[in-house]
This record gives sequence, C-alpha cells and structure tokens, in this order.
Amino acid sequence: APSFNWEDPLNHKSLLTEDEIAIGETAERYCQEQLFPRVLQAYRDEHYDPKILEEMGDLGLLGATIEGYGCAGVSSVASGLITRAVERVDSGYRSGMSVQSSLVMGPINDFGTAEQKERFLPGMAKGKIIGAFGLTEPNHGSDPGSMETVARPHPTKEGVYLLSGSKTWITNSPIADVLVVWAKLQETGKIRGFLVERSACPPGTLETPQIKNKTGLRASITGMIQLDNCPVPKENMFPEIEGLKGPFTCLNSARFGIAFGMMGALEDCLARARTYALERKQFKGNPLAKYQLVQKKLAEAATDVAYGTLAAIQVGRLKDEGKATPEMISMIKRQNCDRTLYHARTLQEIFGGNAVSDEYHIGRVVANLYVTQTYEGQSDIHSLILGRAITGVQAFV
Ligand code: TGC
Ligand code: FAD
Repeated sequence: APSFNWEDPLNHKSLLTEDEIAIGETAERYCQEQLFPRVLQAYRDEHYDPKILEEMGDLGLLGATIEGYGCAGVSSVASGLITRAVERVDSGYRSGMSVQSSLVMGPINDFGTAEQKERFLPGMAKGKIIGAFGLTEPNHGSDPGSMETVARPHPTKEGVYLLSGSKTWITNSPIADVLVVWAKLQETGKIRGFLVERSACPPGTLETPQIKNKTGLRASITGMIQLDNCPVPKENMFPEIEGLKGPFTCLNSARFGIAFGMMGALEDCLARARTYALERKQFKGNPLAKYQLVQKKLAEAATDVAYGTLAAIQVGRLKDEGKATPEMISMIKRQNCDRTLYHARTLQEIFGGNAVSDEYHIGRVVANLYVTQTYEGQSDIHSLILGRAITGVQAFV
C-alpha cells in the first residue's frame, strides 16, 4: 500500500524523468556538501565568493537549459530542481546563479548575435565570466518602462553609443565582467539591451559600487551600475529585440526559477521546524510536536510545498512545450514567494528565542524571503498583472 511521505506529500517525484531526478540529486549533493558549510560565515560577513559560480559551472548548473556552448541543455523542470537545491541553502546563492543563467546567458542566447554567443556563453557556462542584469533604477523599480538611462550616438565615432544613467540594486554588479544594461536609444526612445564589458570601459565611465549593510540576501553581492558617457560599440547591442519585451522575456525564466527555488527554502524551514518540534520539550516533558497548534503550522507549510511544487512542475512542462504564458509565471512567482514567506515566519515561532540565533538558520531565511517577494516584480505587481489578465483593465497607472 502507498505510504504518505511528508517530504513529498503529493509524490511530485513521480512526474520527473530519471535524468531530472539525477540532475536534482547532483545539485542537492553539491549544495549540501559544498555550499551549506560556508553560508553562515558568508552571511555574517556579507561576503559572496565568485568561486561559487566556477564550482557551479564545473557541475553544468549554469545556463543549464541552453543547448550548446558548453551548457547542459536540460529541461526547465530540471533547471527548477537546480534552483530548488541552491535555494534550500540560501536565496542569495540562488540569486547569483539566476542572474548568471536566466538574466545574462538567457538574453545572450535568445537575442544575441552568433558572435556575441561565441564570445560570452562558453566562459559564462564555466563561471569564468560573471554577468549582471541592470534594469532597476533609483527612480524606477516596479515601472522600468520609465527608465532614464540613455544611449546616445557617439558624436565622432561611427557605430559607438555613449551610455549614461544609473541602475541600482543590481545582483553581482560589483564583480561582473559583463553587464546587460537596458537603456533607451536617444534616436527612437525605445529600450535596447547592451552588453557592457568592464574591461573595455575607459576609466571613470563605469562604476559599480557595492551596496553594503543589507538586512537580507547578505550572502549575495549587490551594487549599482553608474554609467557616465560609457562607450559601447554597436556590436555589443542585441540586434533586434526592442522595448520592454527584451528584459521581460529574460524575467519569465528568472521568475520561474524563483517560484521553483522557493520550494527549497520552504522545505528547509519545514524540515528544521519539524526536527526542532520533536526535540524541544515544554510542559510535562511533551515535545512541541505533540501540540495541535504546532502541528497545524507544519501541516499548512507541507501543503503549500506540495501545491507549489506541482504548480512549478506544470508551468515548467508548459514552458518547454511553448505553452506557458507570462501570467502563469506571475501566478506561481507570486504564490510561491508569498506562501513561503508566510510559512517561514510562522515556522520561525516554533523555535522560540532560539530563532534569534543564526545557528538555527530560519531567521536568515525569513530575511532573505522578504527580498525574493520584492524582486523580479513585487507580489502586488504580480497581483496587478493577474488582475489585468482577468478583467482586461490595467490598474498600474
Ligand atoms: P506592458 O504594457 O505590460 O508591457 C510592455 C511590453 O512588454 C511585453 N511584456 C512581456 N513580454 C514577455 N514577457 C513578459 N512577462 C512581459 N510582460 C510584458 C508586453 O507584451 C509589451 O510588449 P509590446 O510589444 O506590446 O510593447 O508594460 P508596463 O510598462 O505596463 O509594465 C507593467 C509591469 C508591472 C507589468 C512591469 O513593468 C513589471 O513587471 N514590473 C516589475 C519590474 C520587475 O520585475 N523588475 C525586475 C528587475 S530584475 C530583478 O529584480 C532581478 S533580481 C535577480 C536575482 O537576484 O535573483
Ligand atoms: P517600488 O517600485 O518603489 O515599489 C515599492 C512598493 O510599492 C512595492 O510594494 C510595490 O509593489 C508597490 N507599488 C509600486 N507601484 C504600484 C502600483 N502601481 N500599485 C500598487 N502597488 C505599487 N533589479 C535589477 O534590475 N537587477 C538585479 O539584479 C536586481 N537584484 C536585486 C537584488 C536585491 C537584493 C534587491 C532588494 C533588489 C534587486 N533588484 C534588481 C531590484 C528589484 O527588482 C526592485 O527592488 C523591485 O522591482 C521593486 O522596485 P522598487 O524597489 O523600486 O520598489
């Protein structure tokens, strides 16, 4: 007779291929053996070791859905299992990987010229070239269409643009070798994507100061991108993609990765809270796990892990069949981030005062989850995307 497995209540594993299971297990092993032992110190020190990307590259975890260029060419579900494994350790590590894979390698693969792909993708797949994605600006976050960063034709050099403007809250920017910068062409007012190579920028035209003293995502490095008449050759512009469709197409993949990744974070909180509840005794030697209010917290979290995982797998399958819509991705990004943040905060209560010690991990996870709910479209923005799709009326402006 089938038995209930609290770690996979609705048996999502039965929906995975053997390859996907093997990829997920490889990622889990690396994350638990190599990443987890470093995360506490990295978080305390607000330090991100760029070697992590090389390690992930060696395992084929970067740009994993891309075919060729040294990438693994796996399914979207397999890539989701990778983000889930990484996010089980820390959302900041998943962020560094998502930006590299979905937000930089993704658009180069989707929109780049053959030359751009050859130049960047093999090195990025190995984690030897690090990428960043600059969309958000100090005055335009949820509304990137109003961006002020501009690309003007160079007054004397044919085929060169001068980029000016600033981007903020940019994952990996202080350590990036190549930065995808979205800017409006002065000639047309249309948004275009540029590959800004740090090594090619004259002094003073590109600065990427780190944003320090963050209250979440401290194991990831975040910064600004400040461009002051930074010359970028036309060969470094994505040739055809124009308008918000460019950055948003990359965001569809990254948001899918977050939705799947959230399940790793929530599974980790659930497993830790369960173990703690079984070990900690209060009132006549009873474990906390005996109390109904505690059991309800665990039951609700396990339910949302099961539902959220099934939804992510379904959207991943549709994505590979070319049948996923942006609204489906908004739905799972919003729901999985919101439910994971809610449950992490609730499960944290089971640890009582000990939750305040970082050795118990859950406090770090809760702080990270504020960020995952905020970036790549804050949850209320995804509500409005869904509201627009349901009613036909947009409520942004
Ligand atoms: P709207 O009129 O809705 O759309 C403008 C054009 O874009 C197209 N489009 C999409 N295309 C593909 N995929 C999507 N998801 C798309 N969403 C929109 C749309 O079809 C249209 O094309 P066209 O040809 O008709 O021009 O534009 P709007 O200005 O009204 O947008 C509103 C809104 C709220 C949907 C949008 O601005 C939004 O999503 N805001 C949230 C901003 C955001 O997500 N920023 C993310 C920054 S990157 C980041 O956070 C990385 S963190 C990484 C990490 O560390 O893990
Ligand atoms: P705002 O747009 O000012 O929004 C503030 C609040 O108002 C939100 O709750 C929002 O939902 C709400 N709001 C806004 N407009 C409306 C409306 N019309 N109706 C109802 N509510 C509304 N960006 C990048 O480009 N690249 C990166 O790599 C990147 N990494 C990040 C890493 C970290 C650690 C963080 C914190 C952010 C990162 N971001 C990145 C930026 C992130 O995408 C933005 O913070 C996010 O899009 C929200 O923009 P904002 O912070 O300007 O908030």
